[in-house]
Amino acid sequence: MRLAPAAFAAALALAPAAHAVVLLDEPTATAEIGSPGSTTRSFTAGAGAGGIAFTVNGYRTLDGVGSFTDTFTLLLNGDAIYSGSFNLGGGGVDTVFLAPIGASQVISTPGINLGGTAVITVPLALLAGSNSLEFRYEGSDQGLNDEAWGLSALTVTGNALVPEPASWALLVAGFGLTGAALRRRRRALV
Ligand SMILES: [Ca+2]
Ligand SMILES: [Ca+2]
Repeated sequence: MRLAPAAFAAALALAPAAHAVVLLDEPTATAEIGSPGSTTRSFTAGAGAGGIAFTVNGYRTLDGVGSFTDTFTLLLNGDAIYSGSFNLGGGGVDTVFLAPIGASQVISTPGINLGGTAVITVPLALLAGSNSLEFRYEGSDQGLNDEAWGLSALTVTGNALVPEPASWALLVAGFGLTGAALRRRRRALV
């Protein structure tokens, strides 16, 4: 198929360029979740590097490594990619068990029985199409009255899912037809 130069340029301009977009954005806090407990988010992405930033809100006496260890784990498409235990108003020490290069966490604990926050960022290797992130807490089952957790300020960035090659072929064919129609009209006007 021959493409008119203008149509070809237009098709090139529309060709997929890999750049980070916001795939998930949840600024508001979730309801309190017990430990053990989990919550999952599903979203579509383009293949490649992305990242997640979120805040774990610990309520009352969520515990770090110690007598009542509570362990937080983040799973991407079923695989654990980050885990740690943080003193969010309970006791024990802050410890990261598993983290990829480039992950970070800032733990803030105002005092015993006052909860706390863990602001966490983790790089992601996303799949083309559907992806899932599971946030999980496990540990001493002390009940919602003693301790709970939740999420806020959750943002996932990565590549946008681009159309399949077949879709692009259709689009480019469409440009070709448009170009042919324009040429026919031009000839008719002469
Ligand atoms: Ca506790
Ligand atoms: Ca605990």
